[in-house]
Amino acid sequence: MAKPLYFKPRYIMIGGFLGAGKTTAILQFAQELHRQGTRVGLITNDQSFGLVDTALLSSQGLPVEEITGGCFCCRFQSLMDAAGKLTETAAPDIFIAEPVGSCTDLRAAVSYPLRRIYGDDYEIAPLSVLVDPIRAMRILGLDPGKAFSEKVLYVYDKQLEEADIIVINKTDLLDSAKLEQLRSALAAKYPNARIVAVSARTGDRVEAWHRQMLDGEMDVREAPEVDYEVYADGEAMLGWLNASARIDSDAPFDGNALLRRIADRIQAIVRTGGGEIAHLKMTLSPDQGNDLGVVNLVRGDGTAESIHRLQDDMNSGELLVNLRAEADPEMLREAVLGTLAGLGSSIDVKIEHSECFRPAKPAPTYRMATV
Ligand SMILES: Nc1nc2c(ncn2[C@@H]2O[C@H](COP(=O)(O)OP(=O)(O)O)[C@@H](O)[C@H]2O)c(=O)[nH]1
Ligand SMILES: [Mg+2]
Repeated sequence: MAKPLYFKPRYIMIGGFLGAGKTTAILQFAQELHRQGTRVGLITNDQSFGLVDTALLSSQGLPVEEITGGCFCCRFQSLMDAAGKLTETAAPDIFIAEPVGSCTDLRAAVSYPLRRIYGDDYEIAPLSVLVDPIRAMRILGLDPGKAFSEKVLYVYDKQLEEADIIVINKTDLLDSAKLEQLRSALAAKYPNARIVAVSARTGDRVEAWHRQMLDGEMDVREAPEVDYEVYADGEAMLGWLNASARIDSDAPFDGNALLRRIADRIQAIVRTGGGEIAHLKMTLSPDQGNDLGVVNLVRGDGTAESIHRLQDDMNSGELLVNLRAEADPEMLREAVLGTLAGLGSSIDVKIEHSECFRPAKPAPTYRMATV
């Protein structure tokens, strides 16, 4: 991956629905680039602040800017400001941006405006859209299981329709027959996209995909039409909850077990309330040391996973909760705050911040259907 002599930094965007594995894939890719001596700058995005993704990526020592309070499409200038800031502090050769998992129309609202307005400054890589194969098999009707409601699926479908590269992620969870079944169904439904299959977690088969993002050209076909009324309704069916809390205890406790307990309880309450979790992610950072415990859950009937375990017991620290689900945001608030209030007398919890909402109707700064 030698650097060419005359060189514009490359802007890579890795999209995909909530929980598809964007942050994992970006981290894996960024670490690999970093090892090879390439300077990387990361941009995270969310409808609100207090992001687990930012905490996770910056804990790995990578330069990160976060854009909060709205998506890239609707805050295009903030995206350029974030890129400008990273240029000042880290001079990246490669920018990797993670859009909000409930956003679509990135081709028309981000890639094409970037190309038209900032084409002298940045190379724009092909647009990748990740899928969680278990979620995708259900949505495409290949497996039974709860899917989202129709308007949420409209957003999901539009994300795939605009992809240059559809990335079937988490292949470590699939046998080869299922993978081929999913690959053919996606190829039939989204003929404009190239399809690759990887495991971002293990790094298995990522090379060909990475090569396309580093060397490939974005396809300049016309962006798919998007009905913003349906898109807005679909996005607004998803409840968003972010909370942060101080956790204190007189006696040392197992932070990994605590995170799992919180996740399992929230999951049970949301399920009982008829909601479908798209992504629950939490971090617990002890006051002492630099360790970070991370737990994730990506389906209502899934199992919460500790993706980063704390090495030692802890006495106090900071908890971040990001929950996105098809459910009433108030129900999510009750599920999270009720769970945190009921952890028992040995654990003292002080909520520092909590907010819940439905994303507002997207209003892109630019919309350019063609380059
Ligand atoms: N088994 C498996 N899990 C993965 C893989 N990539 C991501 N995950 C898990 O999927 C969950 C959501 O990942 P994350 O990167 O936060 O998704 P995002 O919402 O798209 O950014 C986490 O628990 C990840 O560890 C993979 O390749 N295999
Ligand atoms: Mg993420």
